[in-house]
Amino acid sequence: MYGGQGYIDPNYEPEEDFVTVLWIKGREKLERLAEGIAAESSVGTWTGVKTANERIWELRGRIFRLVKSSPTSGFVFVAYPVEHFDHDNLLQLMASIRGNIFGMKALDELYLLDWSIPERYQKKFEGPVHGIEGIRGYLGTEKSRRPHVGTIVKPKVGLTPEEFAKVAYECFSNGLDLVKDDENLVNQDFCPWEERVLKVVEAAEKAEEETGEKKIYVANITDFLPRMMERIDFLMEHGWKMAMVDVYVIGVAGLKEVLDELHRKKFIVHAHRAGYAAEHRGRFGVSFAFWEKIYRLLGVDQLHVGTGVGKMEGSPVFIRKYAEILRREEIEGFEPVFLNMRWCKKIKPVLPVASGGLHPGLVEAVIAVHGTTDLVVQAGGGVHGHPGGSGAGARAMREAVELAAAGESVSGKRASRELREAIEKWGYVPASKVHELFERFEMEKEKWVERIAQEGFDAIEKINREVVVS
Ligand code: CAP
Ligand code: MG
Repeated sequence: MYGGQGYIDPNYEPEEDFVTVLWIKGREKLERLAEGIAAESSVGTWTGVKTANERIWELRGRIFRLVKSSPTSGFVFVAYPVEHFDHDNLLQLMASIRGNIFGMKALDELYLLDWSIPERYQKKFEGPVHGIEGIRGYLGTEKSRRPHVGTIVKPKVGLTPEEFAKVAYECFSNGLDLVKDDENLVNQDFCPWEERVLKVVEAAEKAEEETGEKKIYVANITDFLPRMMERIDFLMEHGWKMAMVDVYVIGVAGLKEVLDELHRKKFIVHAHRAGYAAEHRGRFGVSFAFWEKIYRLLGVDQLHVGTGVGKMEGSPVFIRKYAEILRREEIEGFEPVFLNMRWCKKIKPVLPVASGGLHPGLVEAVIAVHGTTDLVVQAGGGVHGHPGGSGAGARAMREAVELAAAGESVSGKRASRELREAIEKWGYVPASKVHELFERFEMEKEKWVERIAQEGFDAIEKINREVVVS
């Protein structure tokens, strides 16, 4: 009981409900902590109020499943009726399910692992304009289905527009499909945004003519709203309908506005997730799974999801799930970490971007992590750190992607000098290592489910640390 009401109903079967799954640990019985969360995130407060009635009570969050790890900790599944929420207003929804509950003092740990969104609510959104097939159509890879290959010009910041465009041209003309600004490069004095855009677009168009391949340059337009709008107009005026946004730092309200404009103008939208980990790591937080569903609903075309083998956090088994959330129509859960969910047809699949610490020697492994070639493989340091420079690095990356997509080893006899030099410098992880990891995990899955139930969040963190390619 909480505030005079009971919120636990094990017989409740969610239908057209939002469902959230949370890890909770605190200083009271789990049932009471969970009820506090269901109340605070829906209709209730700490005490009964005279203004409540039966009609309002119907809008409550219902705890329909509890997985206890100890008397004061466990996983809690909460269902919220769709009527609880304001049609297509994600901000209102977040103030409920991602709101006050994180500040409740009885809690020592609270982590929102995942949520599922009912189709009725999804239908209020547009989703991506292009998505996977649209971008493949643009680059002409619908038939080959090879991964797209990209780079982030490095150093992250400091190059002048001329220097930046020279590097971009070298990469485009040596086989890369995509060049992007880094997440923290927008319009600094050493590299004014408009000047950079003009020079890089020119470089991309030159490389398109020379190679006969289409090229994508995504300029980072992240800023306050009026300046983002100006940048969209500028890109339009120069016939360049693609852009990058730092989705997490822009925030949901700004993102909705900027995406609406980008959709109206049919831009390809590359989404960088810088900052997501500020709330995704640790014991008070929100999983990236929560955010990527928002980004797919709002309609980005491609989104960073991690690599499982590079420099950023995340076990390959979790990274594959994050990617499937973007790519699939039907998501198969792994409760209590991931929920089942079905996307409505209207919300197109998003192309996952694997980036962060990659180089040619990791290409086979990263494709194996994803289990499909529907992805963008990106390397910054792994291109510009090549002993032969950016052009050689770009050739090595493209070659590695072609070989791996065809199921061949990137370190085999057919490897060129550039590819061999990259592997000598950074090493090589064969796809077989990743396949073995997934086979082992499949075999031990039931054990992991039991461990998660018994040890709680510790076991999830263990998967992230231990189910990795070593
Ligand atoms: C990669 C990158 C990307 C990360 C972000 C960087 O550069 O440009 O921002 O991929 O991580 O700045 O680290 P390197 P994620 O290839 O040189 O590592 O994709 O996981 O969000
Ligand atoms: Mg970056």
